Formats: sequence, C-alpha cells, structure tokens
Amino acid sequence: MKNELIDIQPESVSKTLDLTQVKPYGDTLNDGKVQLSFTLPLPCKDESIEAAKQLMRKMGFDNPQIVYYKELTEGFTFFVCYGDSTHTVDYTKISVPKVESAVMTMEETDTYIKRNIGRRITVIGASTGTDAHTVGIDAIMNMKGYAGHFGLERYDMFEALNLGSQIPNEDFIAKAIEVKADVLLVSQTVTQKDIHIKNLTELVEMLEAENLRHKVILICGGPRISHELAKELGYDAGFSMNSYADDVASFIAEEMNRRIHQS
Ligand code: B12
Repeated sequence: MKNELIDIQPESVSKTLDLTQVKPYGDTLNDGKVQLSFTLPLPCKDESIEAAKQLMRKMGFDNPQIVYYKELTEGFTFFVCYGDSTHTVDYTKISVPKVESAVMTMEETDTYIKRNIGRRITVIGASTGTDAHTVGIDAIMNMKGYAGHFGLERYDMFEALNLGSQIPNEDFIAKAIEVKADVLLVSQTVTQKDIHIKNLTELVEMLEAENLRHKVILICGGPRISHELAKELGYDAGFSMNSYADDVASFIAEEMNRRIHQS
C-alpha cells in the first residue's frame, strides 16, 4: 500500500511495514511492545500482581510482565507493566479532521491581515471555569512566545488580551463585549469528569443566548482538545499539543477574510 509515510521511513522499515496492520514498536518491528501503568485498589501483595497480569491479558497483551510496583497508600498499588499488543490498526483507513489553513509566519500573517482585513484584530483569551493552567494560553498569546514561536501579543495586527486563568464564562463574555473582541480563545487543560466539555458547552450556550456566537470566531485549545471535538461542541476550531501562535494566527486571519468575503 503506497502511502506518504512509507517515503519517510528507512528502506528496511518501509519494505516490511504493513500499514493495514500497524502495531507498537519496541525493539524490533511488529513486536507489539507496550509499556503501561495503572493503579489497582488492592493491597501490595502477590495476588494483586497476578490480578494486574490477568487484567493485562484481558486488555489484549501477551506476555504480561510487572516490572515495577509500589504501594501508593494502604489498599492501593501502582504498577508499571510491559506486554505485547495482540491488536493492530489499519492506518490506511484513518482520516482525522484538521484545521484547514496554510500556516504563515508572523510577518506573513501581519501582511495578510493588513491587505485583506485592513484593521487590527482584537483577540481575548483565558483559561475558563475552575481551570488554573495558564501555560497553554500563555504559549499562544504571550509576547515572548513559546518554543521559538512568538505569541499573538507580538503581532502588529493583533490586539491581544490575556485574562489569565479561572475566568468564569460570564466574565469572559462581559470582557469580550467591552473590548469588542473579534476572536475568543479558550484554554482547557483539566478534563477530569469531562469538566472541559461542560465549560466549553456552557460558553457556547451563553454566547448564543447573547446573540454573539455568530459574530465572533470561537477557538478552544488544550492537550485533550481535538479539532473534531471542538467542532462537535460548536467551536470554529480546536488546537491541541504542539500547536503554536502561528497556527492560530493563520487560521484567524484566513477565517476572518473568508467571512468578510462571504457577507
Ligand atoms: C503545570 C501543571 C499544573 C500547575 C499549573 C500552573 C500554571 N500556572 O499553569 C498547577 C500546579 C497549578 C496544576 C494544578 C492542577 N493540575 Co496540573 N499539570 C501541570 C502540568 C505539569 C503541565 C501543564 C503545562 O503547563 N503544559 C505545557 C503547555 C504549554 O502545554 P498545553 O497546556 O498542552 O498547551 C499547548 C496546547 O495544548 C495548546 N493550547 C493550550 N491551550 C490552548 C488554548 C488555545 C486557544 C489554543 C489555540 C491552543 C491551546 O497550545 C499549547 C502550546 O502548544 C501537567 C502535566 C503535563 N506534564 O502536561 C499537569 C496536568 C495538566 N494537571 C493535572 C491535574 C489533575 C491538576 C489538578 C487537578 C491537580 C489537583 N488534584 O489539584 C490541579 C488543577 C488545578 C485547577 N483548578 O485547574 C492533570 C490533568 C489530567 C486531566 N486530563 O484532567 C495533568 C495532565 C497531570 C496528570 N498527569 O495528572 N497543574
């Protein structure tokens, strides 16, 4: 099966790699080796180690090995295990929805906005709800940037306002109205008990109630956010790990241009 992936693999791999049956790689191709860790609500004893191994087999791992275990607290044991995956996936059948925009440099985006929008774009961002994680939204917005990518505050054509973390949705919307924001950036890191879904959905509902949803570009991001999830929740785009201000800035510029020419 010809695939662009094959072109980047060394010949020794591309000759033997079957993209319709991909499995994890450890020491040798197709050995299926996996390392995983979990905690069982069991005391630290031999029967619990056996329970962990049986669980591994039920999860589809051959040759389960417990390579480390430790009592976390009375009645709870943490395990690090190795096993050989018996499952494979068909890579050729996978298609993942992605943000469809060409990524421009900061200078190119500024020029694009000057030419096509003709004014500065106001962006506000925050980690909303109870989420206290600021590093993600800072990475996208801060002047000094992240991993060699300047944040939106550095761009000539963005007016960027970072509200920080733990911002209730109502305060976020009030500020968006006050500064006449064109774009809302929401960061969500904590996903325990699906709290991110609740926060993100609530924001969309509140924007709709204020008749604002269609007037703004609404973007969310975070380590467990995908573009697909973002769209499902009523956002224009979602960005996950390894995304930078360049990606977001390019999307905003192109989306605003598209909307101007649509109306
Ligand atoms: C630092 C940290 C903290 C710090 C945060 C300090 C701060 N000022 O931010 C403190 C100590 C406060 C903290 C607290 C907690 N944390 Co914490 N924390 C982390 C840690 C170690 C790093 C997160 C981070 O900064 N990543 C770096 C940034 C750059 O990555 P990022 O957020 O993914 O951002 C990138 C993309 O996702 C994207 N992006 C992110 N946001 C946005 C927004 C937009 C609009 C766009 C376009 C893109 C975008 O772009 C960024 C750049 O590429 C992670 C573990 C880890 N190693 O990841 C745990 C982690 C996130 N924390 C976790 C937890 C559970 C908590 C607590 C609940 C712990 C507790 N029981 O108290 C509390 C929650 C507090 C709260 N109310 O939110 C869990 C979350 C699990 C989950 N999925 O829910 C993690 C994964 C640790 C773990 N393995 O359990 N935490």
